[in-house]
Amino acid sequence: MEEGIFLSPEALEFVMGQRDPLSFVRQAVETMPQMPLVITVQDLRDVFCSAPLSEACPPSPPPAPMRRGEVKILKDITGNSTCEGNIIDFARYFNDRFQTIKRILSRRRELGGSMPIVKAMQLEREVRCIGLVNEVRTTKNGHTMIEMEDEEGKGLVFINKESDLKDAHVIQDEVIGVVGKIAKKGGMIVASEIVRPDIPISPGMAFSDSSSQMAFISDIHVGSTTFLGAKWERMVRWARTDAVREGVRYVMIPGDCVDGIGIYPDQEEELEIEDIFEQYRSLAEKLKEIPDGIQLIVQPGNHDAVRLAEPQPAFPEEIARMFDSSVMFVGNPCYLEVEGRVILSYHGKSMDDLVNAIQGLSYNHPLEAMREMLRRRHLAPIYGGKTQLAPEKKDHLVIDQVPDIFVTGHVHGAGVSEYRGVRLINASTWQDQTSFQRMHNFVPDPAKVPVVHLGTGKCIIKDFN
Ligand code: D5M
Ligand code: FE
Ligand code: ZN
Repeated sequence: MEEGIFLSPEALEFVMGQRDPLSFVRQAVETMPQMPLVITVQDLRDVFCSAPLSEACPPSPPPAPMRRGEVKILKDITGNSTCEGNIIDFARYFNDRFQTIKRILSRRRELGGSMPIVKAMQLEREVRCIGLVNEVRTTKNGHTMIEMEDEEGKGLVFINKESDLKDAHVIQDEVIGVVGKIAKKGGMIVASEIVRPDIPISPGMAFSDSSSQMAFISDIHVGSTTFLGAKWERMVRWARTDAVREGVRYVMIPGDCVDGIGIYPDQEEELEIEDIFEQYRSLAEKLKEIPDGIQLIVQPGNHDAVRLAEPQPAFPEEIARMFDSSVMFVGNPCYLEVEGRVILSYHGKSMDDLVNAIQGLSYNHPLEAMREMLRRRHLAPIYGGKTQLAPEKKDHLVIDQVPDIFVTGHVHGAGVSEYRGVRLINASTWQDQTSFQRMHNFVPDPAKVPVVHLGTGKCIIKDFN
């Protein structure tokens, strides 16, 4: 109160439960991006839970000191795949998605006192519910009707076409919160608010003493006649000279390392190397030219020789052994920690579905699609579209930890941006326009390398055109 800041009753209780309440709250206030008038429990959680899943915000253990140059895998499906793909697996998979995102949503103050959908349907006052979206349809009068489901049952949510919510862009299989009133006629919730889990507002990476940089080289598509060899060579020259001097110590490759075989119609007409193993052998040779001081991290995409269903495991041993032993192979998606920074790398296949489902999104704005993933706390919400999902025990595509850096490839675009303190990177391609892409009017933005400084978070794009 001396500082002109108030605590909500719940926040006060939370603070008083700490060992040293005063220094706890002082530390919290210092970390907040904006000085609030009233501090809520949510504000405290946003500040102290970098991993927003931890229910009661237990103090995190002191991080183990990391060696310079060490890449730690925080989360990866490789070696942990258990599903067979039967109906029980699918039920469990979607249940895990629902429960995990529900936990994040439950902390939103807009959803305090949320209740099961079937129970809400019997009340007359304003209600709050959390559900997984089964279906979104437009009524004959142009309104939106959503069917959503929780553990206990289903219900309908109505969005009037005149309301501000008409641009909420609710999509199939995402988990949302709804605030609304029950319409007596029709037995549905008339929504006044759609609440997304989203990520907390944050000022972004605090400076660290790291002087290392990380470069992102995606969608190389080795084996394709459209592989941009000359531009690649130019990049390799940079990697062997200036990059080392500038402190580039890591190169991440977020998928579509080779062009693969049988991926799109008539692909064989554009294949220079028709044998998948030869494609990887050629890639391995190319990567040998990257100097030893740079740690390579290789992830699969939808053109690579692992299962197409996500999460995808890292390359099998028969492929991995073609490469230098220092190359690191990870799954897709994957959470990594490098010199204290948490990196979420995802090839980005789901963008094919998101650009179809969300009005206003397009292949030209992949960074916007990445923001939509963060808002929904899910990398590939839509099931049954172009992105195959494997029903693992846990939903590995839930964004349960807020990364410092979020990188994708796949759309053969190049860009860097930021969303609520998270550095967003889309990592270009080394493939020229294919005839298939020409048919779809898709224009790539090749031969660019985003480079992020792990100490300052600053990011630039090197252009090798
Ligand atoms: O995908 C590279 C890009 O090619 C992808 O992000 C958009 C474009 N593409 C691929 N398939 C289609 C369809 N069916 N319509 C429009 N654009 C498409 P890659 O994974 O490298 O093949
Ligand atoms: Fe690609
Ligand atoms: Zn791809």
